[in-house]
Amino acid sequence: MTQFQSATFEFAANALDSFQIEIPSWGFANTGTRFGKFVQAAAASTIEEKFADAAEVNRLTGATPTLALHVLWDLPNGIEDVSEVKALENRFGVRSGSINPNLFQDQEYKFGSLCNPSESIREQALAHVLDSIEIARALDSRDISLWMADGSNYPGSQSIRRRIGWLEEAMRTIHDNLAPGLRLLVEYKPFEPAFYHTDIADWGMSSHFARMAGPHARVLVDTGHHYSGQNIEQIVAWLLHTGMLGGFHFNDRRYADDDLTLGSIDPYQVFRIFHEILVAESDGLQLDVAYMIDQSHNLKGKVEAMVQTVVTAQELYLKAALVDREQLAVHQQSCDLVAAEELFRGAFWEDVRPLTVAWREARGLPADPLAALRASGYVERIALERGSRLGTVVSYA
Ligand code: RM4
Ligand code: MN
Ligand code: MN
Repeated sequence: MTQFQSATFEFAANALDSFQIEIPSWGFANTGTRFGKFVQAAAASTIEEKFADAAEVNRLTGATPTLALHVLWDLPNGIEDVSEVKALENRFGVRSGSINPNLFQDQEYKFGSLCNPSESIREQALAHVLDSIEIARALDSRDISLWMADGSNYPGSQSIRRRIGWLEEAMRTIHDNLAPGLRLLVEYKPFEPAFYHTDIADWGMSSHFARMAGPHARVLVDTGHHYSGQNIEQIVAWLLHTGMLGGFHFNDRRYADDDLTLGSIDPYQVFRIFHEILVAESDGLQLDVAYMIDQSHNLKGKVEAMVQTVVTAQELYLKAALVDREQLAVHQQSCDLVAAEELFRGAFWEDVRPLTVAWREARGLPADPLAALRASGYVERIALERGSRLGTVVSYA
């Protein structure tokens, strides 16, 4: 290695060492669309299998030490299931990550959860969030990640403003009950399942509720939860500027909340998001950004798709890290548009794969995680072990 090459390697290695991304338990389970499900023999259907798959992804990539859990799907008995989860953490060397309450599956939530006109249903939803906080406390999680499906389908059928008031009230109570060190992340989504109005439809509404809640609440940006053409990195820049950025649910989209593999449609978008965060860090902002994947792989093999996603995230993060931010600032200041754009795009077009391979080798990780997964026979083995249960599809996500 020349001196220049080794300096670049050191820089890249530092960037990759600092980058970790959380994977979702539901990304290993059978999923489908509203038209049907294509079940996979290797899909996980127990919490133990999800931890096993997460451990395999972490073994191959070295970047996914935590697993996001969805309370109803993963801890159906609530706090009683915590001891089992703790045993799995020890056995598989993967920790529990964000805790996701489920406010959309029970029949009671037909007209909403925390925004339901019925006080008793609102209370039921709140109790579930408070139980989820207890679970997060017991598992020493950093974040409670709140996504609500609440909304309405027809104009005039609900009072939008009354629902805002109910949600503000709930947010305050939730925040008052947060365990020390725990954060509340508030996710937004423009539509689906509600198709007329959604109670938390965009980052402005999320920011409002997070502020109303209190100092430990932040906004969660799910990249799939935007209208086509929205400038997501601008939203990220605003959240950074206002101190409200809590984390991401990464996935890619072409039309709506498609939950496609990160970077499969628009890798440049992801690069631009990472760049905004890295600039903010260079500017000295103190950040605590939770990078998480929120994908369900309907057709691809689940473990394979997860490894592919993590590798893609690492590559895009590294590309963004390679932007010469000092020089870029000079071009921006002098309004040298083409020089600025070329510098920026140049980093995106850089082939960072040799650097990621060198980093993996230096860290004792497989040089090619996807090839290593295939060579390991892991997927064939779990398909044999789990395949006999085909047909037991438990969840949407
Ligand atoms: C939602 C949202 C949530 C996720 C569910 C399964 O669209 O993205 O974060 O928990 O899907
Ligand atoms: Mn999400
Ligand atoms: Mn989603």
